[in-house]
Amino acid sequence: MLIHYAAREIHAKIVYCGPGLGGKTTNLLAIHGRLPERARGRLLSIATDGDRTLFFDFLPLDLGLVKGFRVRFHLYTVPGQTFYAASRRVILRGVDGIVFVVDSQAYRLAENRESWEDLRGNLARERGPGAEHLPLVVQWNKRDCATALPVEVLSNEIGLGGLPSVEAVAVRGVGVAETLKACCRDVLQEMESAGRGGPPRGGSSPGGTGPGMPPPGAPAPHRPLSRTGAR
Ligand SMILES: Nc1nc2c(ncn2[C@@H]2O[C@H](COP(=O)(O)OP(=O)(O)OP(=O)(O)O)[C@@H](O)[C@H]2O)c(=O)[nH]1
Ligand SMILES: [Mg+2]
Repeated sequence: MLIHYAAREIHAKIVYCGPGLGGKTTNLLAIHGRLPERARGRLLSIATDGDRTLFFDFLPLDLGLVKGFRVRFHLYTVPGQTFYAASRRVILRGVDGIVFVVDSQAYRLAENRESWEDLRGNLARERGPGAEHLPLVVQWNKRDCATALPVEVLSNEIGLGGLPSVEAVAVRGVGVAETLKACCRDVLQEMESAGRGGPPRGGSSPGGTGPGMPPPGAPAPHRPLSRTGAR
C-alpha cells in the first residue's frame, strides 16, 4: 500500500491468482467493460500468447473517497501456468488483497490445489507471519460448466474452507463485481484496523500494511459472504 499524504491518495494492490485458464484475465476484462471511464484507467496486458497471460494484466481503478483520501485500486493478474513461478513472485510483492479464482471444473481440481499451494508458499515467503491478515476472497468461477463440482466439494478438496467466497461466471460478468467489491471492502477494513481508526498511518509505505492469510493448516475464521451482501 502506498499513501501520498500531500495528494491525499491511497494506492492499494489487488492481485488475481489461480490456475491457468481459470478466468483471471476474464475478470479484469469484465470489470473494465462495466465501469464508467472516469472510474477506470487503461487495461494493460503485458505479454500474452493468444489467451494466455505470460507476465501480467494491469487495470487501475479509482473508486472514490475514503475519509477524505482518494483510493486507487491497482488490479493485477498473475500468469497461472505453472512455469511462470518467478513472475508470480514478483507481481505479488506489496500485495494488499488477493482474489483466488478457482476453475470449478472437476478435471481442474489438481491444478486448483497446486495453484493454491503455490500462492500460500509465495505469501509465506513474502510476508512471513504477517500473512494472517491478508484480505483474500475466493471466486468459484465457471459455474456454468456442466462438470462444475459443488462449491462445498471444491472448498474441502482444495482447502479453502471458511474464506469469503463468491460464485461466478466471469465470461458473462456474473459475480465479477461482487468479488471485487468484497476484496476492496476487506482491504479498506484491514487498512483501517492497521491504522486504528485514524487516517492511514505511516508515510509512503510501499510493501503493504502487513496483511496476510491463514498459515498452512490453520482454519480461517468463517466469514460467509452472500452475493447480495457484497453489492
Ligand atoms: N465457460 C466459462 N468459460 C470461462 C469463464 N471464465 C473464463 N472463461 C474462459 O476461460 C478461458 C481462460 O480465461 P482467462 O481469463 O484467459 O484465464 P486466465 O486465468 O487469465 O489464464 P492464464 O492467463 O493462462 O493464467 C477463456 O477462454 C475464457 O473465455 C466462465 O465463467 N465460464
Ligand atoms: Mg490471464
